[in-house]
Amino acid sequence: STETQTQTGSLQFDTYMAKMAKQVHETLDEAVPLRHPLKIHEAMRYSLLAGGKRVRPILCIASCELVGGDEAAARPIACAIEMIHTMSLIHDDLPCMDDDDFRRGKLTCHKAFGEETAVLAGDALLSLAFEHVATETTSVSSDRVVRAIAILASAVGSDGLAGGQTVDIASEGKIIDLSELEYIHLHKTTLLLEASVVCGVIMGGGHAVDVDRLRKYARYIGLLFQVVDDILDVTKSSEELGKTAGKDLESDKATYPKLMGIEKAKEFANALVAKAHEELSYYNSTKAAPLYQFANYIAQRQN
Ligand code: GRG
Repeated sequence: STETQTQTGSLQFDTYMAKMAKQVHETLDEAVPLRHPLKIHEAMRYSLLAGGKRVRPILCIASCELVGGDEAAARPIACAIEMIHTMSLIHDDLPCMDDDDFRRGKLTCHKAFGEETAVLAGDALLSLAFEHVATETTSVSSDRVVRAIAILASAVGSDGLAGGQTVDIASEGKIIDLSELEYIHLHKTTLLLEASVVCGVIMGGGHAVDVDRLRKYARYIGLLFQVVDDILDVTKSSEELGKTAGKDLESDKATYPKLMGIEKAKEFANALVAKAHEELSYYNSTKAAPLYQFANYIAQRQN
């Protein structure tokens, strides 16, 4: 039955995710050996190896393989993207930003190592990311490597993550409209997911048409990630508080459930999964299976 097929698909996907996450973890472990000065390297390793879901590097490698590339071609840039993601979380948690004490079930980097070290560990991870791509990528033309580096750099700078964070901070405590909400999500979340996919396609030898299609796929799952996040915020906080209205429905932070209602937000999420799947219909379904399941995984995630 289709239900059995779906279950088999998601079981295989769980195995796939676990296997890929382990490979990424091992590469990251090797990329930052503990050395002098101990403090900064300990802090880098503490955050990098804390065990995130590794969504971005896995997307990158799966996209490379979809267009016929070898996993090894994308691995350095996939790990670089996880370094950048991690440093953005370290800086995001700082007292001058979100001021968080816990991340990935552990103390935040600055709580464990102090603010100065957390800032420097973040800076060092950002720099190491680009060094890692440039020195570790083999059997990909330098033209493709340079193109991928430019895309990644742009996704992180003032037209990317850093720009998104700037607008997010400026909007704090203010009522924002849908277009500003979309700007923040696009820049803080979607562009790095998009760069993960597009860099994988480029390292894998993909053509312009592949870049266009898979960029669209990434846009849909990026938006999906955010809509699901907003829905989870509402359902989680209503469970915690034991009442029907979640905290985000009460605070003035704009969210999709708040702007369109929880039921419409769920419908929107389903429509995004369908649109993401549509972009994969041009590819061999066996090869596209990981990215296909990825969209389902993001839609169904519980944390
Ligand atoms: C990047 C140069 C530079 C500066 C940092 C602080 C900052 C500027 C940007 C904030 C970026 C930020 C925290 C975006 C949120 C991204 C997001 C969706 C995080 C959650 O990702 P998951 O669920 O987390 O993949 P795990 O822990 O699984 O890796």
